[in-house]
Amino acid sequence: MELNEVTITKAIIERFTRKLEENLNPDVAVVGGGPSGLVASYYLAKGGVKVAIFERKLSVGGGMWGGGMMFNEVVVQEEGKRILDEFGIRTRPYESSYYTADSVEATATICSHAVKAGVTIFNLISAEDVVVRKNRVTGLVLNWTAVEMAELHVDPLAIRCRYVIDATGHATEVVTIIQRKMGAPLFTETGKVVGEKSLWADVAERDTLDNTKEAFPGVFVAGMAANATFGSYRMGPIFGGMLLSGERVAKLVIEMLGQERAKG
Ligand code: 48F
Repeated sequence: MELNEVTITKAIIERFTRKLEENLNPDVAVVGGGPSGLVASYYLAKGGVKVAIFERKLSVGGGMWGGGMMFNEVVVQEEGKRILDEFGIRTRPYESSYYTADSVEATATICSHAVKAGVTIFNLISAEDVVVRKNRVTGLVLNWTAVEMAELHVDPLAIRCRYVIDATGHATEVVTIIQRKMGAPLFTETGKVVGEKSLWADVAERDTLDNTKEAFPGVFVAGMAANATFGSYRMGPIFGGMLLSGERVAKLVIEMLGQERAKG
């Protein structure tokens, strides 16, 4: 059989369009495919929730590939190791209570598990705004990253969802947009994005879990975005908090979806 370039082109266009159409109304839209967004999506999909990730870059994985300062190893503590074990990622003990993992193996494996659990990942797409109804976020406004980078004046498209998870890392982009545009307070002490503090690994790791919660009606924050929103420290290249935050936000959102279903 002679390969037909037009058939190849049509296959890509039709299959991608179908995939996008099937995700115009997911239960949960996750912005950012770093470790926290990937882990959150994995647990959501495992819990029967329809979830799509929108990731600005060509690759998902965020800041996990590069370990610490491009030494491609990550460190997790005892609690975080449990999640790496669940994914079958190899870890090695280091002194007492620390474990290391190859950052490339860890990132690729988490991504693979998320996809196999049923998560749909859209790379090269940025969330540039949110859809609202009164004082609640009900969707995302999306555009190609290429459009954003070229600063072209091209209107975006939008999707609807029950919940958005802001897993955009240090930039905490979704809640920052809401703060700028909605004029309504966030669920933080100041009503605004409190902002990230300098490095304090121990406190930051614990705070990440406490700060993983709803930050505005319809929007949860996870990972580094949780600490940036609610004003805790950065933690550096220890990744347990990111993994556990992903797990926690999935649990919280599943509970919320369950309560909504019960109410009808
Ligand atoms: O930064 P990132 O890895 O976030 P995370 O899951 O993990 C943080 C750690 O990597 C590390 C750390 C802890 O050890 O401090 O920094 O909290 O991943 C965030 C992802 O979100 C994407 C971005 O490209 C990255 O892959 N992203 C950010 N803004 C947008 C976005 C946006 N507006 N639309 C789509 N993707």
